[in-house]
Amino acid sequence: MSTILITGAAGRIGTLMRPRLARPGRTLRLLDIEPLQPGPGEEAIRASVTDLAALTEASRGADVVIHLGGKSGEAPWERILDTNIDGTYKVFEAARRAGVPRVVFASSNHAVGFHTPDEYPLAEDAPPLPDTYYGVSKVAGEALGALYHHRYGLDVICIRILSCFPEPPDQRALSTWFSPDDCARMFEACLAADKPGYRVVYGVSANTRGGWVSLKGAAELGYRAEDDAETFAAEMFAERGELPADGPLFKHLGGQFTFPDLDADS
Ligand code: 15L
Repeated sequence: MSTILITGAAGRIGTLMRPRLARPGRTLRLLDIEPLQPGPGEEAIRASVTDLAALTEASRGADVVIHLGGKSGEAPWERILDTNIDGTYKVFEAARRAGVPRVVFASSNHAVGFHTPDEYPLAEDAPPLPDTYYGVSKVAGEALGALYHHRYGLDVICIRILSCFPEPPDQRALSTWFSPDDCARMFEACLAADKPGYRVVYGVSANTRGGWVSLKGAAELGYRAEDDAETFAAEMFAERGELPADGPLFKHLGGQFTFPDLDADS
């Protein structure tokens, strides 16, 4: 896999992945609406995931697309529809038109955010239970991936990412943290897998307080988690105190995304 097109490359996960996915002989083709300064082994394209012509051009000659672009949290419906749902359709369609054989789609735990702890570890084939319009867009993206695999033969891997941040941002993330290094290991597994077909896997680290989602599918792809959010727990509790394990944040996989007063106007 020598040329990798990364959409949303200027975003949080894109920025974390750039140095981690860099390899001699590999080109990272970075696409974003924000300006990007390409480093060695990188190319930058300023374009939106809502621009099919630009996406198709950017996809030419790529071996794989890693689709990170779009809103990474809740937003008004029109914005989700345009950037996340139509944008993801355009990413798959551009890949098909340009002959890119594989797409790795950054899905989210919020596609299944209303599942509850009695179902843990949540299976890869758990029914969709989105917790937000954002979660609906991830369900739609997974469905588009299935369509483009079954109809056109693209290999499509959807990673339901839990919480990918440099450090766990809150107590829920002690269970859901997906360290940047583990996230890069997951992408490498997606790039290396031989004929993966269509798959949905969860992306999470080996957290002591984890076990919320199945890692069976990820392991079948060749992913092995190495990091554990527990290393941050003592300091987090010392600074902020500890929330009760039966509190609202822990009632559903999606945590705060399931709260009825979640602000969609961000
Ligand atoms: C996501 O899908 C979001 O992109 C991210 O900002 C976090 O909220 C994460 O899920 C999470 O569930 O922690």
